[in-house]
Amino acid sequence: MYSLYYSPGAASLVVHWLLIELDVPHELRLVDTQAGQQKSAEYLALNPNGVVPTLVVDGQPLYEAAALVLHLADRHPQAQLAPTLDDPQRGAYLQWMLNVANTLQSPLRLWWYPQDIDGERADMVRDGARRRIEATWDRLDAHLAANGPYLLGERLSAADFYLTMLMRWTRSMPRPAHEWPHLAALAQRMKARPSFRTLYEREGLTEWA
Ligand SMILES: N[C@@H](CCC(=O)N[C@@H](CS)C(=O)NCC(=O)O)C(=O)O
Repeated sequence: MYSLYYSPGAASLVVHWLLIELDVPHELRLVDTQAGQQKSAEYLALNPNGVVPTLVVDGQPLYEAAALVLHLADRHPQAQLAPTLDDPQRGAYLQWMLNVANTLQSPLRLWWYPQDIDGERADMVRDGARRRIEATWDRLDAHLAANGPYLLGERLSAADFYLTMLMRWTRSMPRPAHEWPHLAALAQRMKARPSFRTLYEREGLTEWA
């Protein structure tokens, strides 16, 4: 049994999306991040970083969205969202998961939370984050143009779900990810999945539908 501590649209989104896609029993625990519930003593006991998501797996609280995605995809191999250890595509899969989590998610967090570095110079922090994000979109779009439509070519993997969540976070940026044509095509494919509709309904999301 899984329990997901989440906030609509946050880094928990990809974990929630996978739980739906994998069709595994789970319950949702809403964390009101506006009210600061992620910093409450009760929540910090589950996740000392004070952020969402946390996924409780058979009683064990785990955090870091990328780790949760890797773990879920491995635990439910029937969905074939993670190449297995002996699969030649395993290395590329891990590469993309870590690449988007490090190279995109970190500066995206700074775009949304410039105060992590310096709230008084938020514009400067955002400009730096934006440059790094856009350079990464250039690279990823070129990769998809040459090797798409998914990160692993013809094969859908959990990394595409992760990338789609990160693309969504750029929707209010000066150059959202969907301005890059091959990223836009990937987003369209991912949004067409029935699990995406269910996710949006459950989280009450409307933007970037
Ligand atoms: N590296 C963490 C980052 C999670 C994260 O930044 N979550 C944000 C929402 S997207 C959050 O909880 N923000 C509230 C806060 O920082 O107080 C992960 O991937 O799980």
